[in-house]
Amino acid sequence: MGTRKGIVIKAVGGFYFVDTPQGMYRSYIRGRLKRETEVLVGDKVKIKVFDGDNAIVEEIYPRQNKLMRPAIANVDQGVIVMSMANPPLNLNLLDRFLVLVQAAGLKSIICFNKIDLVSKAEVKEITKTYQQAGAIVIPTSAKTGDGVEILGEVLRGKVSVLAGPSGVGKSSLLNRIQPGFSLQIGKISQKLRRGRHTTRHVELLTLARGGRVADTPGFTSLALDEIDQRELRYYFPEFIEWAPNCRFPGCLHWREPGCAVKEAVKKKQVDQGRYHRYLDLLQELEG
Ligand SMILES: Nc1nc2c(ncn2[C@@H]2O[C@H](COP(=O)(O)OP(=O)(O)OP(=O)(O)O)[C@@H](O)[C@H]2O)c(=O)[nH]1
Ligand SMILES: [Mg+2]
Ligand SMILES: [Zn+2]
Repeated sequence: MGTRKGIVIKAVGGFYFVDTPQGMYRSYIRGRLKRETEVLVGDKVKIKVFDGDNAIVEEIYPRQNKLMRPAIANVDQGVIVMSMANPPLNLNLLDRFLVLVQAAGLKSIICFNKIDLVSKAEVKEITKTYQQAGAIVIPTSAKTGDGVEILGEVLRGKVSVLAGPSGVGKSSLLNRIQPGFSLQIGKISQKLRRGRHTTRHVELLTLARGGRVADTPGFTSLALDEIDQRELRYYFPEFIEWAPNCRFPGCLHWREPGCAVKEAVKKKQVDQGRYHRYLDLLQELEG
């Protein structure tokens, strides 16, 4: 039987669901490929059909990029979804996501969801901070629909991944953009003040308006293992404007004298919270 080229849209129970122009095939991987590689959602593959809609993965084409958490390959942009409340906004986690998305070479977009639960002033302030940090910021409410159309347009024609903690409303936003997705939505545990890990698998969905978007399971912690301590500062784009004026060319903006970034923080030209979270991550990478 014939071979097909397609894209892995979901991996469940040892099977890879591959979307091809000829239809969807449930594929598996064996032999050398199985021992030597890991197939990720988003991978472009060649499959060999052996019966009806079952197939074997024969080849994985080279990846443009990959993200490890959530695990996905070949995406154009990372949309980090955070809720303004319920579960509470976690800026430490947001900054970690931002580092990893930038380190993977993806365009970073932040979606602050559940704006219906907080004041307009709060939304305005956080938006400004992260715009200064070089991100595209989209405030939304999957409940009222505010900002959802803007998010939908940002996704158009691109391959995007939605990432963020459990319960922030990733699946709710996607259902609002395209009700046909019918993704399962979970309640927030009021006792633990977090989501219940409703989405279980990374899945690439096809957008009616063009492009694909991955819904992913939420998680609550994120290690920066792959990041080099000396490279961290480049993922805080708001430092770049000041860094040329630091006394030492390799300044980490930490304990060095004559640091122009520290000076800018003092003068409130750089957000203090962002700078302190940078220092926390820097020290974590030291160990
Ligand atoms: N008030 C309010 N509630 C929202 C909003 N968006 C989502 N929710 C609620 O938040 C809860 C969690 O939503 P989900 O869409 O399941 O969250 P998720 O990010 O997909 O969570 P996981 O799949 O567990 O990672 C549900 O009870 C939603 O109804 C919003 O904009 N405002
Ligand atoms: Mg979900
Ligand atoms: Zn410096």
